[in-house]
Amino acid sequence: MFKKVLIANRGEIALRIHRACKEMGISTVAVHSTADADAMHVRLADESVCLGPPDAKASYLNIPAIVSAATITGADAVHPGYGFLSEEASFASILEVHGFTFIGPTAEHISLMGDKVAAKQAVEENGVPVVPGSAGAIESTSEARSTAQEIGYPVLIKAAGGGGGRGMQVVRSADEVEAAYTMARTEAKASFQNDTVYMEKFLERPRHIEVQVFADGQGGAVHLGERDCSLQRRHQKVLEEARSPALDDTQRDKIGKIAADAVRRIGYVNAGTIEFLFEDGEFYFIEMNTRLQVEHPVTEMITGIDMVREQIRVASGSPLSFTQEDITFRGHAIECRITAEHPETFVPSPGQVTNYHPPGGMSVRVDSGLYAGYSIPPYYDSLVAKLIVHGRDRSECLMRLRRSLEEYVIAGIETTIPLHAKIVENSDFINGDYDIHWLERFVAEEI
Ligand code: MV4
Repeated sequence: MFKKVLIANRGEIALRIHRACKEMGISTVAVHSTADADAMHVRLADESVCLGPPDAKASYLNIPAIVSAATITGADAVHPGYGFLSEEASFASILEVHGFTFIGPTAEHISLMGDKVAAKQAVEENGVPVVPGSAGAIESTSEARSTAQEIGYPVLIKAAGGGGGRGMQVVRSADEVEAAYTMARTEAKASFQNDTVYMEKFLERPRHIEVQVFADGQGGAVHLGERDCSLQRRHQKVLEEARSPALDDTQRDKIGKIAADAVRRIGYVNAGTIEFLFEDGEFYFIEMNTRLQVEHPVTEMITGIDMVREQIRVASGSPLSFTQEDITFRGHAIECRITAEHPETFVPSPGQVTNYHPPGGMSVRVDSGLYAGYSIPPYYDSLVAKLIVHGRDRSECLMRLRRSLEEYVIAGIETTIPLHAKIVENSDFINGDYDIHWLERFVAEEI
């Protein structure tokens, strides 16, 4: 097992990784920008190294500085968290070249899944249902027109280097194809330095349901159930829950088995998430994420599995500590992402937290680096806390979530706590009756 792990991230996820390490008897190295010298993960870590100025390119994305920090502190392994370098294949391979273990999948699997066209083909060949669409990249306007005709309108043009929603173009009729195709390629080139695009049937009102998978590269591959992540605004998830209120146990078992079998067959290692759109009772693969996700705690709450601990164990060469039969799903969990933003306008609200009182009690978890007196820097993602609540069933979970949101005090800045308090009182949400467009309409107060 590793003796020392360098945590190449910041905020609540750096703290989450630190906690798993300490519980395993592993020392931790925090890295940080000059803007994060007072951050909780830096205070708690056994050692810390300043990487550079606030700009992420000079600090949390600065590979030479991070490799140097790992070298001078004598770390054995690096955990990338989510975002930043977590899905940068070159980071994984450079670390290995320098003798450090990257706590995550191989550089090859990161690259494969980073290419959305190759990823779709790889999972389809291994039994995963995909959105009907082009066989691969679309190379010309005429190919775009003929493919759209075959698929049937509406269609969606997506960037192979994309993900996260940037550069997508909906095409509703033949006379829109040419402009949309040109636009998609131009945007893809500008955003991802790769103008490869592909085409799919556009699903109008799907849910976003993702399956958590875990594999050890030694034949062990399991799923940890699904999460419903349909509540998003501008491609940012706002609230996630497990299980999905839209599925029955037969549907869950079926998609879970498909996902676990696929990762076993492609030789995947470590934690991963297979994202699906779910419409009219059918699952359609869209993307695979090769990292620990922000919303992993809802899965931890319903399975009792410490996913970061398992990531570290698997990266050190151990087989998975459980089989599919060992995993049992208990109750319901919901995560609210609390950001330092105005709850109606979403204008960022960095600054000093003057008073801080997180909720507690039965089955309430808060993952956050906040403390009274802390100043939230303006340079990074606005996520400042995750409130995760468990209940024996969804209705108990919702009651507990309401009282937890009422208890939560974060003074001095604006947060999205009031938005969450409104969502959990809404009858559509209470009934589990929502799709990927629901939250945008709710925020626009059309509901
Ligand atoms: C889609 C889709 C409808 N049909 N693909 C958006 C982000 C990217 N990861 C995939 N996305 C979508 N792909 C087809 N064929 C609708 C979306 C989409 C979406 C997906 C998940 C959650 C929120 C979303 C909001 C808008 C569009």
